[in-house]
Amino acid sequence: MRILVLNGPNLNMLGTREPHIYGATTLADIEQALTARAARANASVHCVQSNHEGVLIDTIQQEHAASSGIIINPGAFTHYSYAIRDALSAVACPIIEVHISNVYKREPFRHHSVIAPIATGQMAGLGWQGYLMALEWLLLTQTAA
Ligand code: DHK
Repeated sequence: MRILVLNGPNLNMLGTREPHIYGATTLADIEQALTARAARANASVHCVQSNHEGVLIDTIQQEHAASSGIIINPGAFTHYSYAIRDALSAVACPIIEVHISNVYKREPFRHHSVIAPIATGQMAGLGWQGYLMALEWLLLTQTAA
């Protein structure tokens, strides 16, 4: 079982980026925790971060068939990327949208997600552990691929 973990723009800056909002944990730390958790379940994660919409879309198109689920934090693309939404709409596996911060108590432009209507579910406001919760759900519900 293999899970695709996608992170969008500015998430490579976790650890130093507005730590009062996003915490002090780096993306490398998160990916390491996901890798370790997946390994305990005889699963694996394939982690990709990009600041570029097209790279995220290419990765979805190339990797979804080999994935039992997708965990994606699209960063600011969450709020306006119909292109990423369309790419995700075309895949068969479950999609969990993750936000480190509680976007619903932040600026109004963050309250709307164009991804949420086509996602299986969403985690928001639980810090970096939201990624682990998303992985936990996929491990619980998805059979080996
Ligand atoms: C991350 C971002 O980069 C923002 O653009 C989103 C999200 C929120 C997060 O909370 O992880 O608005």
